[in-house]
Amino acid sequence: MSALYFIGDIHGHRDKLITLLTKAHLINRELAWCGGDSRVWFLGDFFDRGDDGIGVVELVMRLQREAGVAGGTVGALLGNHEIMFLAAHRFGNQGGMAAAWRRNGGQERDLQRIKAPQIAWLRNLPALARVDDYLLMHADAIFYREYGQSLDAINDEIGAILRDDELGEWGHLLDLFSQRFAFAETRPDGILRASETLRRYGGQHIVHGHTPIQYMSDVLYPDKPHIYSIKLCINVDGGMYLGADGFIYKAC
Ligand SMILES: [Mn+2]
Repeated sequence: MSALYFIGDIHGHRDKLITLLTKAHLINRELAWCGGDSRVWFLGDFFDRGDDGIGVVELVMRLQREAGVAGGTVGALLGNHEIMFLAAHRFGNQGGMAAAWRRNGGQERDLQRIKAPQIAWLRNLPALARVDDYLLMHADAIFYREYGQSLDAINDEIGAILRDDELGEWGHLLDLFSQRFAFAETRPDGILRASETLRRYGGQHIVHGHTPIQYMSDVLYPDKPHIYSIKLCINVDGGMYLGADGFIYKAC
């Protein structure tokens, strides 16, 4: 089986991402894909807080094409910051969307630079994915089940909301997406929720971002994932926007 890598929330930190991909020998000096048949999955939240969300999206989109040609894979999940950004782009401040996005670190320059192909790409990102024994989800939350019984149904339903203009549906989705800590071992039902989620959608481990490891442990500058709840859960959000350099988790 080819190598499998996970990368958590980038939040506009393109330079840090380039350093990580270079060190992992996934890109070369020209920033071109050199990972061969490796599989790299981004867990979402490309935007906001850092100043180059568009640069991050451009890089990931290009690497996705280049990896595809080389027999590799670059996959990406939808994070709540992608939805906030798309909402600000689509609705402006209708429903307070643009204000909410700015409050959460939205960068004016990203909104000015975004292009139609990037919008289309963002809108079509899956909310959930299964890769080998891993269930990939941006948020450590259980609201996904409100949108369907299976991975495909959930991805279809959330995708349909993002292709539609129902402001209320967008707002509801964003409200739900602010949940976190659903699987934390500090809560009585954390492990049960994690195992239920895996039973429902398949996989042996949940891989997620969304909640910086710093919020779950005493580690200030994580250089590896936070594995918790009897190893059912793998948090790969290194908290790049909190001053950490981030990391790439090589799962196999
Ligand atoms: Mn998030």
